[in-house]
Amino acid sequence: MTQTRFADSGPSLEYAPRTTLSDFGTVADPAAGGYLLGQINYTTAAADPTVSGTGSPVLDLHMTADPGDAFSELWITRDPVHSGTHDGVVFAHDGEYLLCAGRVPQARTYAAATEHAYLAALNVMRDLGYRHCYRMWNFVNQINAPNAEGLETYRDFCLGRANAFEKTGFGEDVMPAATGIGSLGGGIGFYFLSGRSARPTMIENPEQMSAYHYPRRYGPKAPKFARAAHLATAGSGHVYVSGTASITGHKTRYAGDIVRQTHVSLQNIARVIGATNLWEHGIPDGHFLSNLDHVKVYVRHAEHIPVVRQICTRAFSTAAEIRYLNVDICRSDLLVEIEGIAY
Ligand code: 3EB
Repeated sequence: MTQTRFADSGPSLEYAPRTTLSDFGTVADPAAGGYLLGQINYTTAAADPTVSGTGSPVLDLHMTADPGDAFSELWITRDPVHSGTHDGVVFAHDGEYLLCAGRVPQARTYAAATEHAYLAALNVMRDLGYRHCYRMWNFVNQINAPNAEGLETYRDFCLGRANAFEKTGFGEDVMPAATGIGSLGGGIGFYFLSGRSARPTMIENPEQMSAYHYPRRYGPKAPKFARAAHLATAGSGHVYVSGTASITGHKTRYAGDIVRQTHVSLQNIARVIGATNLWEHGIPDGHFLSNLDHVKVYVRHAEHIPVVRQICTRAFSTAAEIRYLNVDICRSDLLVEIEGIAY
């Protein structure tokens, strides 16, 4: 454990953006108050990010074949937002929080274009003064297929991301939580949630090797993310939990066994967010799986969704928003991956 106890994570903020996973086409409810920081559509086709007519970023991801399964992730913040576009990256910010979204079109190889798109987004963060990144999401088409040079697309993406991090001084002390997962089309879509004053606390899982230390056999440059990021807010903080799979140490566990992989994934999340681990990271708090909300469950084979749903329904609160997506996972032997936010 390298973290210092009771690390100074900066001021505790009064608020953080709220999120909801709403049926596709739902408009943010103005009665609930707040301003739309961004809308991510998990839908049937990908598109370049745009600024909507009402001035907030919209990113369409190709994440379902069935229009009936499409949903929108809305990010709603407290203060009025300003939005814009820079070098293909679309953003909105409210003085404390920034959401930015970008896309890398379908290509023969991805490292250079990923690096470019990431640098554009990291530059938006720097130029607008939102230096702290809490959470990154990455949706990669044909994630397990080789690129034109024979390198697996996920590893190709990881290479570009790592190069962008190296060029901008994103070291091992400031990794965000992340998801890197398959999509059904449209190259790579991504979005980041960042903040101005609150430095997150990076959280690792003692049962898992830090992803940024994975050995070389998983690709030329390691995936750059923390297992979770804690944001101190008034009341209970937020724990943004990275996509979590059936990995202990650096190895996939239970290749071919969806039931056991689901249990290991849940066990990993419980370990990451639990009081024992948060206290080790200087956070006097603790969560259970029943505190996880805005859950996304990524399942490689559609026929596994019923059994995964059965296990997850028992693990999570009946009040939690949970969405199931049938996409590939970043290692070809992984069958399931789960993310969420613990409050
Ligand atoms: C893992 O633990 C599973 O590359 O951004 C999970 C979360 C995974 C994020 C990423 C990858 C990423 O290695 C895969």
